[in-house]
Amino acid sequence: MFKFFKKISGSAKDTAKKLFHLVIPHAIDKESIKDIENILYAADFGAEVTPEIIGEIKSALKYDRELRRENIINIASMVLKRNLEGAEASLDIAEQKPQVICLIGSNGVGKTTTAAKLAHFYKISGKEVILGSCDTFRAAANEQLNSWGTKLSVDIVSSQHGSDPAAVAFDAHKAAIARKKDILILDTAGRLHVKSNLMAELQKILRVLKKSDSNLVPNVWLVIDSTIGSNSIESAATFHSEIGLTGLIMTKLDGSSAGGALVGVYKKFHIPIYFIGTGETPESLEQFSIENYIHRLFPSGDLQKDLG
Ligand SMILES: Nc1nc2c(ncn2[C@@H]2O[C@H](COP(=O)(O)OP(=O)(O)O)[C@@H](O)[C@H]2O)c(=O)[nH]1
Ligand SMILES: [Mg+2]
Repeated sequence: MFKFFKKISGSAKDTAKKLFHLVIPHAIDKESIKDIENILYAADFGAEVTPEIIGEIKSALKYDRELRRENIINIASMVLKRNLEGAEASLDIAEQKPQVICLIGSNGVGKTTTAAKLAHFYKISGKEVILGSCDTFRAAANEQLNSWGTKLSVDIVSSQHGSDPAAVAFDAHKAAIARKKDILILDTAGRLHVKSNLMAELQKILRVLKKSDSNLVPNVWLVIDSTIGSNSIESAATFHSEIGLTGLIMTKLDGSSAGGALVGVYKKFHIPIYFIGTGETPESLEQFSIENYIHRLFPSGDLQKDLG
């Protein structure tokens, strides 16, 4: 019954998503609960959500000796919906002009790419957008954002390598006001090996923005990489306590990772989820919806058949 699980589990975590999609067996009884539990952990549902799903499966098994794969998916979906209640962020953010969206998160999670995707998203929704390149730590980050700005025909306030990120944020905010932009998107650095400096740097960016406009309520969105799994919870805890988060974006949900950690992060902090990233192109950004997210985790159709 669990031959796929056995075959795939050796190749570890990055196959978790496939594993979860493909390997939930067709029929589950009391004996197979442990395997389901392993699958849920491999899909990054973690200690926050896995026991709840398992608890519901056990309750259901009191009435039916055997559950079908669809029943398991329905139970898991129900638990996820329950845990994600209220997670869908509204895009009607305050009436300030310019709106400021500050993207923060660890190195490599997808902040710069997401800044470009958001610029594209808002631009095609008819908004005037400007980017601010506050990752002055890596010279390449500025080049990367500049090249997106050019491709997307979006204004950008660039930085000199090594310059003060808060000064760039200030200039970008002033430019956004002067050019009557609707939305300013700030990309930031993410190096974690000097964590305290990073936190101080991000706090300074927010302080300086307040100096530019004391009424400003910036959107501070944490970018989470779905391939990082349950560690996202710790990372979100640090960013939330140090900086104060107002939104979440999960990237790389197109890849082979599981993406279940998003539920754990939401369950713990109740920070609204704005978008999910589904690829490397500017178009690969979807507004977060609980339905679509669950659909991504458990696509319909019997993929097990495809495996033969
Ligand atoms: N497949 C996939 N790759 C992504 C996604 N978002 C970002 N990436 C890739 O992840 C890598 C790191 O992204 P980057 O934006 O530079 O991360 P940053 O260090 O947080 O700014 C790049 O190769 C991106 O193309 C996504 O949603 N899906
Ligand atoms: Mg970057």
